[in-house]
Amino acid sequence: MLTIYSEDHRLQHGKVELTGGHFIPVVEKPERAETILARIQAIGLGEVRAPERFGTDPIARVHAPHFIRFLETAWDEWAAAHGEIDALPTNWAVRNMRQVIPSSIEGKLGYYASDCGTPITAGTWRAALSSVDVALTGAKRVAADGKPVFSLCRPPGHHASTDVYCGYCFFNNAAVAAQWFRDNGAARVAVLDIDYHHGNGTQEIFYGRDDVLFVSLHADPNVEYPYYLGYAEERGEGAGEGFNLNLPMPFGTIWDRYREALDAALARIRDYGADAVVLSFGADTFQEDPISQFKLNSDDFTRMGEILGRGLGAPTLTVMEGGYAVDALGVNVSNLLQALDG
Ligand code: SP5
Ligand code: ZN
Repeated sequence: MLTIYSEDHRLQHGKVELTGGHFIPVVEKPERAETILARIQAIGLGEVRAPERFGTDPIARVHAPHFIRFLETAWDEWAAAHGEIDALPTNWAVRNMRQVIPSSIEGKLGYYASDCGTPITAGTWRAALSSVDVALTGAKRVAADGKPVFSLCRPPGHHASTDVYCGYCFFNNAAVAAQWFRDNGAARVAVLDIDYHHGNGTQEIFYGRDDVLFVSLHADPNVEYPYYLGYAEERGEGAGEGFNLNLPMPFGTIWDRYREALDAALARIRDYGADAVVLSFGADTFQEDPISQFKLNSDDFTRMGEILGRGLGAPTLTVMEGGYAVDALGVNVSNLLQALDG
């Protein structure tokens, strides 16, 4: 399988995130992508290619222009006020306040972010742009010959919505790629999100639309991040009614339970008749993941890949999302990709 990869991901290397009352080293770190790449090369999965540059136009198809401009200038505004230290928000534009965009960078961070775990650094803009380029280069290849492609995106994307960044995500790589498929000949696109966390950003972007189906398997948001979206009752709205499928599962989920949800997801996607599929793939469903509570093992990722390879029924772009057990990450990701490739 062809892999798309850019070294520019290293430009996103945040220092700390706020978790459980402590500032801890950011869990989403460059070693994640490095170890996946090393494993792909070690097993000879296939060619590894650098991305083309697409610029911001395809990003503006799913993200608000004012949000894109904010990310472009946020570091400079922050560094001018605070010096060269990661930018994290400390105030939020919650329900009982006005949704205004203040001119102060402090006010902007709280308007555009929804957590205190997604630092904006000197390299965030370039890393986030290159991660989208990695996804779009993969989409272009999939559209050209129908063969599966792996876009080794970093930073991840599925928590980023139209105009909010969070959950280590800035631009929604999978959503930009899905929209690109729509804009380049695919009438119907399905996004299947198998990251441990609900893909709230992707859901929000496509919630009112029937031309992009969103299906997500994830930990129950009643007890897990992102908490405020991802419940089974969210089925889409307006024209998008019935085109959003959430399959939340409890802490401790093992393969047998996960497989049932996967079968239901694949039945929905086949029934939909997608012309292209974007697989938002997080390996944080792994039993040793440091921030997650599912219990899949490394062989389960092979089983998952086999079922997906047989069941998706349309040309598939796999986009990397989360997965934080770095020691096993290369094996888990390559297990899924090898099986997916048949
Ligand atoms: C892309 C992706 O997987 N983003 C995940 C963002 C999760 N951020 C919240 C982390 C909260 C971790 N709390 C678990 C404590 C474990 N001791
Ligand atoms: Zn995740």
